[in-house]
Amino acid sequence: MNIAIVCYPTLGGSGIVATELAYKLAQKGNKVHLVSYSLPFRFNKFKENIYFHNVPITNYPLFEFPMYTISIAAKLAEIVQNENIEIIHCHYAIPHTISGIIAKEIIKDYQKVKVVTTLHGTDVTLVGKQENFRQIVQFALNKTDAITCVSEFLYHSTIREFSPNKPIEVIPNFVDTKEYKRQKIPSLRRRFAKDTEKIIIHISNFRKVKRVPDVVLAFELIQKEIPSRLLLVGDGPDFSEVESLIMKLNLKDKIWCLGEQTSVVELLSISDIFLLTSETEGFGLAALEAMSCEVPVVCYNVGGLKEFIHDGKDGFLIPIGKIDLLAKKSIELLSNDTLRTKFGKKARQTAIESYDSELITKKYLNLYTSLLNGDTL
Ligand code: GMT
Repeated sequence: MNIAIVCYPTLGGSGIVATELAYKLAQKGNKVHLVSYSLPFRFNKFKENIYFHNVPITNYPLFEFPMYTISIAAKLAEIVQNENIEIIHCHYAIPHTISGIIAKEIIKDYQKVKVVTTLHGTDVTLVGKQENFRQIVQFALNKTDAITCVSEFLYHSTIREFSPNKPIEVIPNFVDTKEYKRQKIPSLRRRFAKDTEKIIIHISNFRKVKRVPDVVLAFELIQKEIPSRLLLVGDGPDFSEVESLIMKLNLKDKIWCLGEQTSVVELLSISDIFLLTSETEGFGLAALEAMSCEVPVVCYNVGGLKEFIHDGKDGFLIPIGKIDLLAKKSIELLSNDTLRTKFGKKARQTAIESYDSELITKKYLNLYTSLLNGDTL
């Protein structure tokens, strides 16, 4: 199959899902054309059958704003014709599906192509709900050939908010459990913590929705009971606020701010628990990657997280905003090696059994095939 995948290249789960899907589809012999305005940040290894297409964002002095949506549409129309693309898979309804629909319309007299839209989160839960975006998201969903959502939670939010005119398939996010596997790296662990200390990790793009200050506040309580260090991985708009809080709480010596990292397996491998404090998550891919590395997750009970984190079995789900409880449950795990290991093993089992990339890639391939065969979804 010849497939074009459009995604945001920036730090975030949707770009990761799109890139990892591209790798898996290419490995299975499909020709995959990844389309974005710069290299997606996990697109960092050479693999056969994947081609990257950079979308030039024109900045002509007459126009105050870059014309991102139509630049992508133009690039897609070109690739679909030159590479005989059968499927355009858009990650994010806005603007990518709009671009896909425009491209399809441009070439409709010479070539047929199907547009698949995968909804990830903010396009539905936050951005899509703003009144000025509602109609355009609705239009995108009604015009695309197929819609997938990364969780049941997002499925229900999408139906509630937009009532699309076609069925939605839930295809959850995935992890390559062969790559995301706990490694023994004592030398790396010692770079960040003493042998007597535990390591807590948080990975995100430091947006408001992630509530990273809650991680720092919970850590403040945890480190009073358990000698520990916190690894903060990622960067984003709230980073300065988080840094100020760290200084104010006098925690600078106990927290490592590591910035954006393309490979997190090593860091997850030396970590004891993963703290996630988002107020919503379409899915919560970073948590699944942690689980695959046997790191139990302690997080707020929001969005799609409860679909793969089993409270009291492979992680803990805490009512939103309850920082005391977040700390208490973290301490429970950090103070009991047997319990933490049990949770970690169970977490990996969950990842392998239900969310491995092999399993989920097949679902996308089945969807593409049904669309091309004209089956009713
Ligand atoms: O929509 C966003 O907030 C950004 C987006 C991204 O690009 O990372 O995150 C969403 O997509 C991820 C991949 O499917 C999900 O794992 C995240 O839960 C989801 N984020 C939110 O819903 C806040």
